Amino acid sequence: MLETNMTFRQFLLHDYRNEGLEKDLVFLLEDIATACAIISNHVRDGAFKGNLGVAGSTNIQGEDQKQLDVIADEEFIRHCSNCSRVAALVSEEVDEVHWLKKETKAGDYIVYFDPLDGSSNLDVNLSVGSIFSIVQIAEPIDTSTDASVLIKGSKQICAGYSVYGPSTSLVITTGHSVNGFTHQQGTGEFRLTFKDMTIPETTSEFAINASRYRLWDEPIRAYFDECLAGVDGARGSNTNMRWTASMVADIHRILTRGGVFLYPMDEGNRATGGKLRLMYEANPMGFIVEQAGGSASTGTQRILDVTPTSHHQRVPVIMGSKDEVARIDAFHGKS
Ligand code: AHM
Ligand code: MG
Repeated sequence: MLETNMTFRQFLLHDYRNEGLEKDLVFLLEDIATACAIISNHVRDGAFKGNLGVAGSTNIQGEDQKQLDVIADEEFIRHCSNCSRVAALVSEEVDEVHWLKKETKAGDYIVYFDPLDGSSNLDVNLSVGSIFSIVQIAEPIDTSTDASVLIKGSKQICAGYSVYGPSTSLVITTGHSVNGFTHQQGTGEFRLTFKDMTIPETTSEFAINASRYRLWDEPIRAYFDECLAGVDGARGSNTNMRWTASMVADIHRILTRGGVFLYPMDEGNRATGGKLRLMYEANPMGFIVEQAGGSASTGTQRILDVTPTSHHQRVPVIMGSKDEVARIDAFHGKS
């Protein structure tokens, strides 16, 4: 049985004994948790060490990299490289796939990660986080081409994120339920504090960057107008809005009390297919949200069914409480 306050290692061993979690995955997840704890410390000490500014380099998306983006990326690579079953590391911050193996075997892992999500919040001391996803390959793959890591989100065996907020939390799914851990100061352990996280099916809270209203397509405008109309509109009930500009923080709130998160395609990001990345943000968060009883959609398709065409691909993202996602899908003509 899962006991409140059990350590992350105890939880993983429980999954190893009862759910068939592979031993190598236990070690890999422990290493990822360690990377998150270290990144959390770097974030807290950022102002002392002068790490909050721009690092002077740009990533593949053409965005300025913060020094902490680079540090977080290095921590993920360092810790995930310990596991001899990891074939490749695929980072939002790095152009090419980091192959750890020349020859792969069926059952090897590929790890995808956004080492520091929401980094525009660093300068203003708001929550940021890390997101990761693990896929297990069914057959050996060709390591001479980065196209080999283009695997659908429905093949994920594990996904998680850490939020560096008032406390540091780690939320994961290994494909059955979602559990949340809090990093305990002093012991340095992640302990189970949010057991079997479940997203309520209905909600009256939505999260969207409303400054982009003029750029949105009609279905999103129509949904938003209905939310704003509250009791006076077709919805017949009032709504509340939240937007942190940090997906990890917004999704964490939704896992805790429900809601829906939207970053749709709009005139400003149509050329790239959306703002958020399929493999580092949409897929892992979509898997977690579905495991918690919610839904994740592009508006016209389940996110986990999107066939990737590039590892830095972007997609429209709508996820959270099931009924609300269905409502937004219906505005897109999806039944
Ligand atoms: P990042 O990975 O470069 O930090 O960008 C992703 C972030 C999400 O965490 C957040 O939901 C979104 O970008 C915020 O975008 P905006 O600044 O347009 O509101
Ligand atoms: Mg990100």
